[in-house]
Amino acid sequence: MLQSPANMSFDQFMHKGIRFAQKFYSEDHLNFIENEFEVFDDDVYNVTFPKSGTNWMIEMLNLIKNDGDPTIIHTVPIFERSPWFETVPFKDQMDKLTRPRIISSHLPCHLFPKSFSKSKAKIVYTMRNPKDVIVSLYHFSKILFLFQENDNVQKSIEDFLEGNTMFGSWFDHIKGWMQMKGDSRVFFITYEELQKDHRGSVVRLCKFLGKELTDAQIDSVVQHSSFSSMKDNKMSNWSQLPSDVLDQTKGSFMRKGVSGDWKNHFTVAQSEYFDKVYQERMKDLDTSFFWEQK
Ligand code: PPS
Repeated sequence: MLQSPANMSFDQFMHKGIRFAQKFYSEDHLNFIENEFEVFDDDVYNVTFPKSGTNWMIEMLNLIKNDGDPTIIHTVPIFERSPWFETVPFKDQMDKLTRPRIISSHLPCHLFPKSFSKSKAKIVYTMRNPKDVIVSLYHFSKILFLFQENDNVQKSIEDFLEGNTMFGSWFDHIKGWMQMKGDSRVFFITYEELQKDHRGSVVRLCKFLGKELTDAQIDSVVQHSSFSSMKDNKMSNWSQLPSDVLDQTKGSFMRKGVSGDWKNHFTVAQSEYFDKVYQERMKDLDTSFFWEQK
């Protein structure tokens, strides 16, 4: 068994260089997803590094699929509508999905189904300012049963920079998926763009997905996927999970939903150190991200 980073108390295993929690993942299932899972041409994959806007994107994609009709998001829990297909407990949900399937995943590129390469399926890859990912993870670790109490932002930053997080290094995740840049089946977007122009982002998503929605239908997608709507929707806010899994007396899954909360958590020195490592690790990537703009 692997030794845990300080804030993770769960049993873990390494699979092809990536850390997984034994509670939710298995070697067999990860191998099945990579080598045997059948990708359908009309599938839409919602891929992210954790805490980058996965649930927000699930809500938008499901609303777009249903022409803005919110019935499904008000009646079916978010993890049943668009399960994370690499996760063992969600295996049974996969057979219940209606076409086109909207499937979520935190997998790095090298563990994604091989059958994707020959398909016409689409991937939406959402990225977020890594400093805000750290803050979101830090707060999430206080409520998810898998983690130990961690009141140490410094430790969270160190673990993140060393890749001691679930699904491995954020840098490798981003760089791996960015290799697909230029592939017309993959749509890249950032949490920050969604924040800055929610409606415009929905319009761009519709175009990518080949969905023609009316202005009123687009308005409905935007309205029902807003932070406040999702926070109040018990099918989307994870409140249905038992408190011994997600203890929401200590904090909410739908926590704050803003960009730049890292400024309330990082010291100037921590931010400068992070920026230095970030620049070094990202220097070989020929892309400038929305969150880098001054
Ligand atoms: S997970 O556990 O990896 O699937 O989490 P993920 O959904 O990727 O990220 C959770 C963060 O996304 C915020 N969120 C939203 N922000 C804005 N608008 C909407 N509609 C929305 N839905 C979820 C959520 O609050 C988490 O961010 P933080 O910063 O912790 O608030």
